[in-house]
Amino acid sequence: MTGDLFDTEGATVWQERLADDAVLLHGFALADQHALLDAVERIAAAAPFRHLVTPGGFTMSVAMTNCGPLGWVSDRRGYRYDAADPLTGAPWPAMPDVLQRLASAAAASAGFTHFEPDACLINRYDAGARLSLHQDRDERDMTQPIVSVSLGVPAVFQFGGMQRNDAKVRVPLLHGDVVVWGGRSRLAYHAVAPLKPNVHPLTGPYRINLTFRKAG
Ligand code: MD3
Ligand code: FE
Repeated sequence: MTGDLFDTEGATVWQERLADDAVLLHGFALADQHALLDAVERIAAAAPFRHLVTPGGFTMSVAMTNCGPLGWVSDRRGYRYDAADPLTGAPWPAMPDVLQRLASAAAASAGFTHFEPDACLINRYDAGARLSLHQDRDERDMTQPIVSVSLGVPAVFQFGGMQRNDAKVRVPLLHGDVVVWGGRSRLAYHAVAPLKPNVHPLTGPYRINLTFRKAG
């Protein structure tokens, strides 16, 4: 176990290096847990969670929605960022300040100053839901990191290398954990193992993951 204790905004967090330019901030989101989950509920009331279809025709087991100026969408035509929710035609709900601030503070704590995300993809996992091995490469500026926030039921995250077949490290991601992925980790392959049936006092059967991106 490698890591250091860091002082950020009056709170001490255990900061663990997962790989080159990938940092796990244990419990970094705990102070905002209720505000974050309230925000997710409001966002989902306007832009409901839905199961997107991949270009290959598979329905994803993870349910998704977005907030912010841009949202990530997939259909038979491909993956892309879009300013409108295809379900309603309306703009995605605005990114609440508490989300924006948390993402920027986490990025800064990992050495990425001035991170201003314009997209927040919200993934909702229930028992058995998984994310198969992929890279995040639909964003324009690969010098910008991705910040991920895990809430609710824990999951096993699998983190590989630049090549699909590279060895994978398994990392449990718990309620309140935040990870900043930038630089040499930005295009690493990664996956989420099928969620074990479980219950969390704040989210019930679900795991919620927020990923903040500079997409445009
Ligand atoms: C490493 N989400 O939405 S978050 C995704 O837990 C996604 O829902 C997972 O992968 C989830 O694309 C993992 C951690 C994560 C997110 C983006 C990354 C790790 C990353 C981008 C590059 C490298
Ligand atoms: Fe990803």
